Amino acid sequence: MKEFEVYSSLKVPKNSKIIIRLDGRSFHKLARDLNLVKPYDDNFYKVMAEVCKDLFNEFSARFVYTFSDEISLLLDNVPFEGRVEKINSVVASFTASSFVMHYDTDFSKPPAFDSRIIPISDDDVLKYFKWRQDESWRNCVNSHGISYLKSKYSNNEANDKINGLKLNEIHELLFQNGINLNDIETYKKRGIGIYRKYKRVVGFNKKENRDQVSYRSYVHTDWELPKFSEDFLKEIGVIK
Ligand SMILES: Nc1nc2c(ncn2[C@@H]2O[C@H](COP(=O)(O)OP(=O)(O)OP(=O)(O)O)[C@@H](O)[C@H]2O)c(=O)[nH]1
Ligand SMILES: [Mg+2]
Repeated sequence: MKEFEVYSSLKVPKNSKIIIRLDGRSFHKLARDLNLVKPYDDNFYKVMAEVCKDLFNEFSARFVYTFSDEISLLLDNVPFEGRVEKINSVVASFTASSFVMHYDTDFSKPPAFDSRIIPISDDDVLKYFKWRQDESWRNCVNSHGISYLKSKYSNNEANDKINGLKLNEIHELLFQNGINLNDIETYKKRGIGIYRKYKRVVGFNKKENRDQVSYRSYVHTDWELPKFSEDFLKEIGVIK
């Protein structure tokens, strides 16, 4: 019967790095069910950051990036011998389980994430994360815009109005009405990143009777990301 498992031989190209992108399934409904604060719910973001940390540790990621209900996971080492079905199903179910474990609530329906694999070369890593960070900014402007318009107009009118506006026009509309997006928390504009950092530890070497410096790594959750640049991704060890 093994021959019926027609997708099981699908594999990631050998020696390729991959990004796995996960996205919450129908999270507009989940947001409604859980009464999430609009446009940004602090607790939801805290949970997503914890989920990212679990993913980082479990799959020895180099970098994890999240905004809204999506997560991108950069892996140097491809798990499960590159088997696409195995990677997508395990990573997506791990993410959903972690989400439920960290969320202190009763769900009316089991949450789920979809998962896709993107083979990527070193040269395109920066381009990819810039692309997602631009999307985070668009999401920030749009979600503040729609929240503001819904506070003034009916849902239908608000939707019509936002569809007719460009990103900079929404930004301007908000500004004219006392909402300056430049002043809001950085993570809402630029997302959250998880990566390894190193701290300097001074210990005493008894044998040699002197202080000795070493560096210990730890997993850092960065809520104050800069705009992604080559320098920044090099500094945090994501690219060479
Ligand atoms: N209220 C609230 N909603 C949020 C927040 N973060 C994400 N969401 C919701 O999550 C949705 C994510 O968008 P999408 O992934 O495009 O839509 P989706 O409903 O998850 O649909 P699929 O991903 O296609 O299954 C947003 O439209 C919001 O409704 C938040 O902080 N507060
Ligand atoms: Mg979604």
